[in-house]
Amino acid sequence: MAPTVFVAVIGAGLVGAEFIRQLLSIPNSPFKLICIAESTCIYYDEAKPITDVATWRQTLSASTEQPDMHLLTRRLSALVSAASSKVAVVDNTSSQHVASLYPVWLRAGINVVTPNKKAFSGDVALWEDILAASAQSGAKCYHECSVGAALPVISTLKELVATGDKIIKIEGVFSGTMSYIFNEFSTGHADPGGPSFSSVVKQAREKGYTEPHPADDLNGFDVARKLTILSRIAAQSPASHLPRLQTFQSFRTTSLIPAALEGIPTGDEFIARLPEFDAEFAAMRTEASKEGKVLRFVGVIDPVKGEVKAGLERYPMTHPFATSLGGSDNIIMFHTERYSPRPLIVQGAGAGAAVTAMGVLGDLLKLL
Ligand code: NHO
Repeated sequence: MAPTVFVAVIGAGLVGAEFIRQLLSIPNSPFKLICIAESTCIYYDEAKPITDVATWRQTLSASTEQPDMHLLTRRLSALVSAASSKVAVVDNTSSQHVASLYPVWLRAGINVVTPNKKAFSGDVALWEDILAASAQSGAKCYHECSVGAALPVISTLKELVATGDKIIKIEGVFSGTMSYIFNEFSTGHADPGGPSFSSVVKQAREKGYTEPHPADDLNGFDVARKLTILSRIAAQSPASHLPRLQTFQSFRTTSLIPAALEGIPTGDEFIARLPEFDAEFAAMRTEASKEGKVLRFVGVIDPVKGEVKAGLERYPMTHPFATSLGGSDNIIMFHTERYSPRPLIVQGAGAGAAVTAMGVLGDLLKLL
């Protein structure tokens, strides 16, 4: 029989709510959902796990307790010591503060599952501390969804590296939002009358592909964070010349945010002002289509040259980045010693609540 896993979910937004729905829909579930925390409130009761998919939001709203991560840490640590069962925190926030607690949780034997990229792509010291804490206690930290939603990108790369394959180059469209935007916006046809850039960004947001603030996708940082996560793993491959990236800002990333819109605090305001710059983006599209090319926002990790970069590039209409992508698809090509001359390709939906939550749940299932 599968062991019981006590689960504390932090963040019940777009991804978190879908994750809770999927978790509570598992028949004969080995998971006990004992905690849900939001920015403003927390439900915690080991004796009364949440089981009802229809009423969990009301149960959470009815709680008057403020979220206190230190108290939560003490409660979960006590549970690890007392129970022979496993305990897992599922971080569905994009909070740096929550991410900074992973080493504490891991050292206490609490497993961590998350789509939050912050811990693995920010200061290298935090990433190294997470690895050390996990090795020390044996608690697991899974974050497959931090790159490519539920697509097996991190697990594939880890396996290539662990089995001694030499990574020659990783290149791809790593952002579901950027993929959707340019698949819709730049089709290569010499028609100046395609959709406006701002309208396509707005649609991407409405479909739940973007980060909570769309600027976090358009500034290229989301791609830079994913490249950092993969680069830190690829750096362990034989003969890699990849640098030890201090943060996701340690290499060149092209931002698509017009200078006048830098630093706009809310996503709504940003979306409202973006149409002012539609003409600039339309001109870039026209230039590319005159050459029979499309625009795609790509990332490259090159362990041979020791280079990591992300930016907007032009591709011929026959290239896989032009022909085989639709919707929010990601495509990641692993060129390795074994997968040569034809690369190993991972492709499919790379953003959206349903697939991201599925990947998070998939990671949680690995604890069983
Ligand atoms: P929301 O909807 O803002 O929800 C976050 C929730 O966390 C809020 O309800 C807030 O109250 C709560 N919260 C924040 N701080 C808290 C704290 N300190 N304590 C307690 N609660 C707190 O965010 P999302 O959209 O649900 O995203 C959640 C996480 O999933 C983020 O880390 C995001 O980066 C990650 N994620 C999302 C997606 C996606 O498709 N939406 C993907 C991967 C990871 O594969 C996807 C992807 O890469 C998308 C990317 N934009 C792309 O490729 O285009």
